[in-house]
Amino acid sequence: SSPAVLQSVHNHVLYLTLNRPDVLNAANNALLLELLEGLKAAGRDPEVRAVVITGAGRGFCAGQDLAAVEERAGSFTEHIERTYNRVILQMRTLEKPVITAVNGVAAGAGASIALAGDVRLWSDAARFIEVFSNIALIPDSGSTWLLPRIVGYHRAFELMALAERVEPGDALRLGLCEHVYPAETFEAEVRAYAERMAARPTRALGLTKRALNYALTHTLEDALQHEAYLQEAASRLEDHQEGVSAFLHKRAPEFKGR
Ligand code: T3D
Repeated sequence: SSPAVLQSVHNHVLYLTLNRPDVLNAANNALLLELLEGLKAAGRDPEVRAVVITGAGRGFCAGQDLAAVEERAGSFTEHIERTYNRVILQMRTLEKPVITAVNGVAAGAGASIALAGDVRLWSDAARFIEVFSNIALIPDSGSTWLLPRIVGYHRAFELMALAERVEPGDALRLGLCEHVYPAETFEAEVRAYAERMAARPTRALGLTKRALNYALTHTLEDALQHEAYLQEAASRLEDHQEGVSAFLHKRAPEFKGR
């Protein structure tokens, strides 16, 4: 059978394409484990300097495949911890930019994955639904952590309780995505954006992610200390030398991602 996640690398960008289009890329075990493996491999491969997660066909990801629940070995808790939670943590801790390219509907855990990118690019055909309450579940895969940090407690609660469908214009206004592009040019726009990101100083961006994620859960005092510690590591990067040298010689820097 064909892979549940397609992988390809082009100009230092790894594309992970969720590939169960008939069910709007609803997640079965294979899809979740292949996505996790793809993200882990991206961390090990120095050629990869940005990751794009997107969907094949008209959907991004419709969340848990509700027809594949018999695959769930053990309890809900065990299943979620082995699959969704690892995917979300891997996205957030991978020391490379992760771009979610939301081509179509993102629902349930698919909405959580869409939110968890470092950059969220939406097609104008994208829709976002915290759909869980429609089947009397709670939002998982990090939605309860991320969404209130983006839109505040009250808007998050309403989106979750009513499973309201968010359209691209509102998503931009609420901060659920950074950019919206027309569906017709979406792939090309995503590619151009991802390649621009992949040309940035990858290791420094990785440390930036670490600093931001740390700061989200710590005090200002702790965050300042952590920044100073990480800056020491950044100052030793080859790309730092290149950036300073390029500035002093009034030329464009050529970062190597190390
Ligand atoms: O372990 C655990 O279970 C806990 C973890 C939970 C995490 C979760 O994600 S829970 C939330 C699960 N997801 C949902 O409840 C979403 C269900 N889907 C929908 O509400 C709608 O499909 C959408 C709003 C996403 C899109 O609607 P629409 O009208 O654009 O498309 P559609 O016609 O409903 O769907 C197209 C096909 O995809 C359809 O199949 P068919 O009729 O062509 O044979 C539909 O059944 C299938 N599909 C869509 N979502 C799922 C799905 N099949 C299985 N599981 C799905 N989640």
